[in-house]
Amino acid sequence: MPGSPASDAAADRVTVAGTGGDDAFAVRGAGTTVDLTGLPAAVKVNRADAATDTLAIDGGDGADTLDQSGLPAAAIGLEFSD
Ligand SMILES: [Ca+2]
Ligand SMILES: [Ca+2]
Repeated sequence: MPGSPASDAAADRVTVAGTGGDDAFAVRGAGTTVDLTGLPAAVKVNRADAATDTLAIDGGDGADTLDQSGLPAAAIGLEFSD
């Protein structure tokens, strides 16, 4: 339902690609909102649902790191490849 504040129950996958250099990503969540920083453009996922949704981060070349200490375990599925 458009505009519904609840999860849409669909499996959403958000893929983010890093740069060719060293990237220091940080992901944090509050409620059903997940924010990813560390890129020139910040990424925000609204209405994240850990049961169905995945945030996939591909660091690309370089020594890439991910700080997920600010992300509640139940916020969203998370995949990270350095
Ligand atoms: Ca990188
Ligand atoms: Ca890398």
